[in-house]
Order: sequence, then structure tokens, then C-alpha cells
Amino acid sequence: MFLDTLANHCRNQPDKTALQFIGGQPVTYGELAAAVNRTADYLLSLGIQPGDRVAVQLPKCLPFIYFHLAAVRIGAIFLPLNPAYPTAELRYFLADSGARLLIADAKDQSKLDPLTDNLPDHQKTTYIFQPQDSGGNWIEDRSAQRDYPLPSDPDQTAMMLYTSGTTSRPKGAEITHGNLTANIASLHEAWGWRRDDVLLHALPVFHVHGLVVALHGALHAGATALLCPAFDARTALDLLCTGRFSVFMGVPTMHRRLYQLAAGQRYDLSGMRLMTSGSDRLPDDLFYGYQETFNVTLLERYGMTETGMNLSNPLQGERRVGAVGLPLPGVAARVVDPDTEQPLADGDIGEVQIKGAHVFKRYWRQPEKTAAAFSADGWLRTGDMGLREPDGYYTLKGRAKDLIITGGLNVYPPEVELVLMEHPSVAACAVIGCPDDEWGEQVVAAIIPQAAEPADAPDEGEICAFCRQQLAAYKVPRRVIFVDKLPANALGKVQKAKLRAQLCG
Ligand code: MCA
Repeated sequence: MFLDTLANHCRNQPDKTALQFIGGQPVTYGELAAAVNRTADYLLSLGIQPGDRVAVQLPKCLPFIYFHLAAVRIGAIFLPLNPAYPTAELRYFLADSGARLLIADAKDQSKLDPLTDNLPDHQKTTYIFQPQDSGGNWIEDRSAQRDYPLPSDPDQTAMMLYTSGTTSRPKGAEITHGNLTANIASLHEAWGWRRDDVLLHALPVFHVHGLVVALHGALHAGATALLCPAFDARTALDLLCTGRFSVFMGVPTMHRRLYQLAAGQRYDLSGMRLMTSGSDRLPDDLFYGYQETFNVTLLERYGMTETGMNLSNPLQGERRVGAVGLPLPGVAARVVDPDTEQPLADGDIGEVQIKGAHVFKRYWRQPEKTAAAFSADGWLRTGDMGLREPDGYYTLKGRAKDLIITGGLNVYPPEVELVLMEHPSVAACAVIGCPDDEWGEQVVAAIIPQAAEPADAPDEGEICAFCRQQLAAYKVPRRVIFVDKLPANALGKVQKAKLRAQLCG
């Protein structure tokens, strides 16, 4: 399993650098093992048991990685939380997961203490002072020597990641040790990970993309990851130009910013072994622009939180513009008629469905939603529409579900609509995604105001401020448009395609 492979690297190459934050000290594989052991010792001293949920809301930093690896290696369930979540969202995740422990940034203590006081399952919050420091107040005096048995049941849940739904509050997708291992082994093979790879890691670590695909990928290979605390295009481009790196992974918004920064100048990054793009569709102009500007053909791939990676353009062979590639090793894919779930002929558009050892176990305490996610014969319904070319390449063609992707992050319109409807001046609303060059899509709200008098109508700033109290900033509408009516079908359901045609312009 992934943890065994990592443990072997820690034993066999203790002096090799595993991780290094920009401007920070290198952490060797041996030091990583010791820090993770000490952190595991700390978690055990708090009474954390296998199966307990350990929530971590920290910026991208070494303590985040130590707590992640320590929690999974003692058999607890690691729950990463976006630091951008406001208290209202955080309360939901902690209460729903029944997290026993929260690891948080000490700067948030005054905000978090009153929240966690009222959570029945919550036992303790550990505050980390200066997360960017490599040391840690929680590991002083802890043993680095104890040898903990690694979880051996592939069906045991290792992590839980919340994904939103079209009709309900976010659900915790349970990812098992077996899922992690299957996914990382498959990517290792497909992308030819090497021990001498050096990854420039600029993604957030609270998603599958940054945590599993990028970070686990490098650690599983026994390679080195240099981490940026946040993505900054200038820093990333300067680093990529040093020639020190062989692998970089990003979302289209990051690639767009790098491309725009180059502003027509040529930079030869062809020494990079692998530059990938994912989490949202890679626009054609960016694919070609990258080739011209950086002498690099981006490798586009397709995944989701519930599965990790499913499809990928090949490392060797054609990286096809607009396509998400071929099924990864160990992954089965098909395209079906969304109504009958009968497989379709090549070239016909239908729902993409996935099967394999990488597919998640279930939604936390949601048997009905879990059952609804799978077909009768066990295929995962991705909700993404697409087609298969006769030579096996898949191309995505929109979504069956109501979803916006902005900057590589998923926003479910119903979640934003529910918040908007709580505002006293909103009579009705609909949230859509409008195309945007930088972000892929932008969140836009169409609102029918309550007020009969124009003077009483709400203003855009007030609506956005209201949303900001309850939603992470990336979910807050970038534009609010007041309308007299919303296009609806005979059943009164808002026709979002029509609304997009009217408002996106
Ligand atoms: C930040 N903002 C955003 C986003 N990110 N708004 C919409 N969409 C976003 N994705 C807000 C900020 O809160 C801020 O709001 C304003 O935009 C400007 O922030 P800025 O500093 O420009 O943004 P940034 O911090 O540079 O972030 C942009 C980013 C980031 C680097 C593209 O969003 C990012 O790291 N995206 C990657 C997401 C990712 O890893 N996705 C994988 C999940 P204000 O000014 O109002 O405060 S999907 C996944 O894992 C599956 C498995 C897969 O296939 O990969």
C-alpha cells in the first residue's frame, strides 16, 4: 500500500530530501518519518482511535502534511478543510463528520473556540502557532522511535473529502487505503514517475489534486517535492525556468496566468518531463499557446474527488487537444445513455461511467446517496457527459449535473441559491456559471428582488457581503443581476441554459 512504499523510502533513502517549502529547510525522508511518528504519537496520546475523524484546517504547511500522514498511518480518517471556509461552513463539516479533533491555525482561535464548544463529538482543538515554521509545539518530547503497525485493510477509510451535491448539503466521500494505493500505482505507471523527479508543487493540499495526485505521487516515487505555500505565477515561472524541476501540475487558471505572464515572450520549458492540467477543461487556445510559448505540450487528464484520476492523455504518444485521454491502468470507463444506462456506440454523447479499485467506498452516513451514485451493475455515475472516439480517447462534452467550475474548484449552484434565499430582499434567484477567460467560469446570480419600490431593492455589494458570511469566497457571486422574471419550464423549474444564453453575453 502507499504507506508501505513511503515507509520503505524513509528506511532506504533517509538522507534524500522529500519535501521543502520555498525559503524553508529541506526535510529528508528520514526526518519526515520521524516527524510523522512523533505526530502519530501525539494523536495516540489524545486517545485518537482507528476510524476517528481528524479534521485539519491549516494553510499549506509542513504541520498539515505531518498530521495528514500521521492520521492515516494510525488508521484514523483524515479530513482536510479549506482554510477559506467561513465558520458557518466549518460548523457543518465538523458536525456532520463528528470529528473528534480539529487541528487549526492559532490565529483562528477566538473564532473557533465558541464553535467547537457546541459540537457533541468534538474532543479537542489543537492550535498550531506559526504553521509555516518547520518545528511544532505538539511534537516536542514525543517519541520518534515507536513502530506503529500500518493499516493493512485496503477497505479501511483513510480520508474523507466533502463534495457538494445538486440537491443537498455537502457529502463526505470516504476514500480508502486501497483507493489511494490503486490510484497512485496507476498514475506512477502511466506518468512514469521517477525517483529523481523534482515536483514543483503549487496546488492547494486540501483537494485530491494537490494532496493525492501531486504530493502522494512524489512521495510514492521517492522523489522530491518543492512546495509553494500558494500559487503565484511570477514565482512559479521563475522557478520553472531554473531547470531544477521535472514535474508540474496545475489547473487551467494557473496555466492561463503563466501563459499571460509570458506575454508573447518564449521560454523553453521542454526540459520538464511532465506538465499536467486538470480539474477543469483545458481551453484549446491555452493548449496551443503553451506549445508555442513554453515548448511544452500540456498533458490533460480527468478525475474527481470520489475516484482520484480516471483518464489521462498518454505520457508517450498523442496528447490530443480537447480530449481527456484514455482510461488509466486498472480503470474501466464507458459512455451510456443517461436514461437507460445502456452503453453507447463510439462517437455518441452520453454519461461517462467509471469502475475500478480507485472508486470511493461510500458517502459518510449517506447510504441512499451512495446507492444513487452507482448504476445497478456497480458503475460510478460521474455526472459528466462525454464520448469515446473509436481509438479509445475520451472527450468531455458538458455536465449532466448543475455544477460550476471556477479556477478548478467546484461550486454547486443550489448551495449558493439556498444562501441567497435567506436574504430578506430576495424573492427568487438562480445561480449560473458564465464563461470567463481566466477562471473558466464565473459564478453569476440572477435575482428577483422582493421590493416593489426600486428604493428598497437590495444592492449587489450587500448581497455579496451576505453570501461571504456563509460561503467560502470562491462560491460568492462575482456578478449579481436583478431581473423581473426567470425563464421557467411548465413545472416552474428555472431553465438555466436559457438564463445563461440571456445573461452570459
Ligand atoms: C480564489 N478565488 C477564487 C478562486 N480561488 N474565486 C473563484 N474561483 C476560484 N477557484 C478568489 C479569492 O478568494 C479572491 O477573492 C479572488 O478570487 C482573487 O484571489 P487570487 O489571489 O487571484 O486567487 P488565488 O489565491 O491566486 O487562487 C487562484 C487559484 C486557486 C490558484 C487558481 O483557485 C487554486 O489553487 N485553484 C486550484 C483548485 C484545485 O486544486 N482544484 C482541484 C479540485 P476576494 O478578492 O473576493 O477575497 S478538483 C480535484 O481535486 C479533482 C480530483 C481533479 O480532477 O483534480
